[in-house]
Amino acid sequence: MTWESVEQLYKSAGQDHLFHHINSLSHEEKEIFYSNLSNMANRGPPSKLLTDCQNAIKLQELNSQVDPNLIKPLPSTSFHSIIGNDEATNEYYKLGCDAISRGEVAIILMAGGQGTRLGSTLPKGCYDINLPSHKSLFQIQGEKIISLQKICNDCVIPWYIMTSVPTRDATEKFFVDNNYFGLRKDQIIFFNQGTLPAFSSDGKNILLANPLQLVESPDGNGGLYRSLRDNHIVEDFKKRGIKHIYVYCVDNVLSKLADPVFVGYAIKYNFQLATKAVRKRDAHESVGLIVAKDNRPCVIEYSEISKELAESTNEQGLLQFRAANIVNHYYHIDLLSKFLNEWCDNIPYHVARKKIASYDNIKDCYIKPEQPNGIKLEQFIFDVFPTIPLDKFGCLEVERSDEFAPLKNAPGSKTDNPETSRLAYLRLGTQWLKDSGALVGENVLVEVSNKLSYGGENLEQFKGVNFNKNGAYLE
Ligand code: UD2
Repeated sequence: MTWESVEQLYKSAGQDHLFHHINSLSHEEKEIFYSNLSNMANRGPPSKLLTDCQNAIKLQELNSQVDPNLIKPLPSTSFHSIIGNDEATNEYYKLGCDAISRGEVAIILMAGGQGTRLGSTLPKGCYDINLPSHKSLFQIQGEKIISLQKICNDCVIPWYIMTSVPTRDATEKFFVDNNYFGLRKDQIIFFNQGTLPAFSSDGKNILLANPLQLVESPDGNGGLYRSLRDNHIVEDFKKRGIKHIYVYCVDNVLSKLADPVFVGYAIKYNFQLATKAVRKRDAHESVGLIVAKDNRPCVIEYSEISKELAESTNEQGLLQFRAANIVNHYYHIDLLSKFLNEWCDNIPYHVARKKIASYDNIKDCYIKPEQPNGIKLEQFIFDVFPTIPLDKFGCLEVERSDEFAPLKNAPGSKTDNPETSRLAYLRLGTQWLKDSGALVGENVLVEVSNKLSYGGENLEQFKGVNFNKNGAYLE
């Protein structure tokens, strides 16, 4: 695109302010500036980005008043629980292991988030939650793949890792420096999600990061679909004979990568899309809720249902709306093949009001705000759920202490911090030991490496062994 056509694109979207400083740039600087603007315009013409932002602002206003008559718990045909249900667990587990052993299962890790709440400069997966082994989240996840491969006839499970511009280099370097945690280099595929510009708080002006660049941020975990399309990942799945795709978040230290129980569950009921849920801690836990909205599967924010609805219980005294979203999703390859384009072009943008450092090209100064002063747009991965009929959608309720301990917040914060992740991980491994007959002292916590055990299996050798002090690490 010529400089004039780039300028025309932005000015016709009301972005004249971006060019106020253009005459202060050298020829080389103009080259860089215009190419940056042209690259962003490849995501979508600026006029569409501005419209998307206005629609996202309207959506935010609309969402807070959802019609309670449209919201119901998922029907029993789309909601199953393995809590206290060993028979179902074992049946699903076998179906899942068989599919994994046939090389039909791939993993997608979403690791593009900037983890601002955690306050770490490195990508979240590099984080050390201070286990006795000092393993990072990435290493723990990589070693779960190693042990699961051993359980499934030494098959190879491809691990697709979605990064973003801010996380890509540091993530890839971490894997190389750690020799891919003992996995094969060619079973790990990095791909980048897209970026979006940031906007002024009224959504009318695109922000500059500096004289040559726009502010750019990852396009949300819903950016997965566009990045699958742009990186031809579904074609790669097909080349490898993949049928079942397990998607999870980097921040959950208890994630069961390629979980055979979850994959087997989807296979048994022939679901095209499935998600895991844990029970909410209490009626008002601030977490995404998996419900049926207007007779379609949907994730709504806890704030979208009334206090009464949130507190309503069923005949067993359980919360009607207890299915908390833990961002563990399953997709059948046929669903991705059929819907990917539609999803890329139709899922909405959501507003995130943030403190955005930017460059004021009129005063020629940098702004470092103390309060949220702008808008970042993001897409949500679960916004595709309503495109699936309920009979093709499944939600599997799992035990929270086995499967969910996300690392969201900085050390010392109230919930979802390195300490809560560390304790949850140690408690789970210690429980596995006790279930295998080990004698573990009161309040003693032992780290059990996932290289040794994927989900509590393979620990018979510790039957009758005493563990009396904290800090032990079993590999
Ligand atoms: C997510 C869920 C929320 C609840 C909560 C529980 C979404 C949109 N929200 O909230 O319903 O279940 O988790 O823990 O799923 N990520 C990317 N690229 C991005 C942004 C995020 O890869 O551009 C990844 C991020 O690295 C993490 C995951 O997505 O692995 C979720 O992170 P988040 O911060 O977007 O979502 P969160 O924690 O606010």
